[in-house]
Amino acid sequence: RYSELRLLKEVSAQLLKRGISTFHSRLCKNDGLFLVHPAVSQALAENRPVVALESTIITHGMPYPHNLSTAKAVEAIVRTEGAIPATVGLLQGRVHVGLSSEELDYLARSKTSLKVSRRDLPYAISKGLCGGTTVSGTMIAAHRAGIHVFVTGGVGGVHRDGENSMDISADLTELGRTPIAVVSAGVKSILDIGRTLEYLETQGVCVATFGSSMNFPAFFSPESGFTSPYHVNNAEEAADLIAGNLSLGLQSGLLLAVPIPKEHAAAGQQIENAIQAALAEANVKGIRGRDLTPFILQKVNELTRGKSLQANIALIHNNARVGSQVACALSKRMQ
Ligand code: PSU
Ligand code: MN
Repeated sequence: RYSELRLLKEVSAQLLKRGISTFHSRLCKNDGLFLVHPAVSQALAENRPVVALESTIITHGMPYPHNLSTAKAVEAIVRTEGAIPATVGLLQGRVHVGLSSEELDYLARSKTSLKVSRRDLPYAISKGLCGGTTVSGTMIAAHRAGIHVFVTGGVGGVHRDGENSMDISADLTELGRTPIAVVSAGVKSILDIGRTLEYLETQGVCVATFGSSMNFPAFFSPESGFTSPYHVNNAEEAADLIAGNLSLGLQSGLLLAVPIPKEHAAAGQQIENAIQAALAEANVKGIRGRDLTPFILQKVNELTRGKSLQANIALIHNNARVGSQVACALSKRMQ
């Protein structure tokens, strides 16, 4: 499948050079519902590195204007590292892979955007809605476009008490069924990290920590105390892992966990205390389902007087650097 894809892309690149873009648009499935930005489809057709980015973090994960400045900074980092950013989002019921700066601005200011996971896509499309795609929603769109690497802050997981509530993020099942590498800072301690790792194993997701540690990172802190199944030392090894997954033709994804840089992890314990308080408040207020993660994020930011937001932004920048280097290393193997 891996070499098939490479052949498809080669043919497509040659056609593109001659000004024929039909094959290339078929490759990118520009079929009306999924719109691939020309800069993204061109890069894909030429086998240049592309990094997908999500947008729930913009619509539901951070307050304005930090959401917009972070989204723009992350795209700039991807470009500096030599890759093309493709932020995924829903506009008027169409899934965009790659947003213009005006479109990013629109999503960042919008107060009516839906949080769009796999299960929300049919509704959002039928009603012509705008929305921020979660990790699961973004994986679907990015994979359809032919992107192999996707950078985010944190993925969803099994919530604490998930064995009773059955609140398990659709991100985990998506990782089990969609072959794309998700680069994140691990799983937040608002979640049950042990059960999240167990669930990922059940779903057949290859999980590796980036760097020399075997510890799976916990978003705000570099170590969760849980052992990561694997680790990769650098971007080259990460690219080997992704290439292996693609060559096997496994339909499952891959989770690359990048620990938060030590200098930004300082507020870790204070943030942990805030998480405990936020969880207790969510419980008292009966906040559940899709509203839970955004509620906790906002509450923790309030309680830490912005420290958690600063750490969040720093780790996303770091993930964007690492993810772009991985995408570059992977694209070299496909030249
Ligand atoms: N974690 C964060 N920030 C976020 C999210 C998670 O630190 O913005 C978002 C991501 O888009 C993720 C989604 O895919 O929340 C998971 O939501 P849920 O737990 O409802 O599945
Ligand atoms: Mn949930």
